[in-house]
Amino acid sequence: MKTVLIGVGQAGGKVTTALVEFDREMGFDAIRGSLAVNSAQADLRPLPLDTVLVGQDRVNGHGVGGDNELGAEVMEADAGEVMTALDGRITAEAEAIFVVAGLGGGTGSGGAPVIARELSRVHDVPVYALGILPGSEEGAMYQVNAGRSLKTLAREADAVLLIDNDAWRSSGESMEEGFQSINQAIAQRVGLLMAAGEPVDGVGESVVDTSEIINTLRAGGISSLGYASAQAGDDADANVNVVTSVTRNALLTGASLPDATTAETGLVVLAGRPENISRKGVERARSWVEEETGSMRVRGGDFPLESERIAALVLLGGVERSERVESFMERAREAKQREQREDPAEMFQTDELDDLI
Ligand SMILES: Nc1nc2c(ncn2[C@@H]2O[C@H](COP(=O)(O)OP(=O)(O)O)[C@@H](O)[C@H]2O)c(=O)[nH]1
Ligand SMILES: [Mg+2]
Repeated sequence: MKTVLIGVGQAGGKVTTALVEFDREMGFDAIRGSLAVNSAQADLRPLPLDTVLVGQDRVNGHGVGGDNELGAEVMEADAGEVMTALDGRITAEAEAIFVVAGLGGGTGSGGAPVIARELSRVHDVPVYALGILPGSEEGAMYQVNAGRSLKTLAREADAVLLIDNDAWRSSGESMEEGFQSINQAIAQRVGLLMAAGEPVDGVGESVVDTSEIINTLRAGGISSLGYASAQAGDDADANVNVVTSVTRNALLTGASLPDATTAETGLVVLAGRPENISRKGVERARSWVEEETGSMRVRGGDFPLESERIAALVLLGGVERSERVESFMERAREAKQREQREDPAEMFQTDELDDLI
């Protein structure tokens, strides 16, 4: 899937960088353009990407703190400049656009929905968001910001691929170390998904293509991505169980949104040497995912890749009815109520989180 990435805010810029670097190292060439946008100059400076600084007249390059309303306002005011910078980057070859942002902060949280809306207005290709949920140990403000941002993003983008910062972290890491390794995991997993739709040599009919990714994401709302891998056996027959067990692990333990197992659509991609991938295994894995998610629309296919291992990617569309999203929204709603109790002036405002999604 030929993709253009727009990273908004600090997490957006860092994750976009990690994706671009992974795509280049692997030689996939699925990512055809990128741009980082921020209101904080210091967060743009270290990025090896082209950048646009927004909101200079309001915040003078110092960022919006955690104020996502201000983040939305400065993005709104400078949207024209961002769109101009994107001209020529989003060429006719682009098949999808991803707006990438951490949803708990200010610039990405408020700005990503604005950019998604502007892009949808001008481009015919789908505009997706890659949204990052704050970890559960992040403060109440982050949860509230993310709740509001997610609601708006789900409306403005064609689908939101959601990654919980608690999902792909290794235990015992500090937050900063944690971000580094999570960004690597995101780059590898989302990067493989993007590359999976790209044409490969000696294409067989079971190879996944871009339209299958787009059709899966057509469910709209919220999507999740699961990943797992294992050592492959010597031939396809030996790998029936490898294929089914990596698929099971991808969904049950390797998901970007843990416990999101009720879905409208699904796509199971098995990556590895074509001669290692068992057709029988793929068919079993696919029907297992249908059973597990309650979806009758689960597609399956291969991604030929030179590797000793077999990896499964499980993309689910329409997971917003999952317990995970509901519990996140509950957490955001509680945090919002706590905040209101602490600030009497806010008590009489309507609770914007009530009708989420
Ligand atoms: N995965 C990941 N999440 C991050 C990273 N940096 C920040 N975050 C998350 O993104 C949220 C927003 O932070 P940040 O991107 O700094 O805010 P912004 O610059 O105002 O958009 C935080 O609440 C974290 O959950 C990062 O490098 N990787
Ligand atoms: Mg930050």
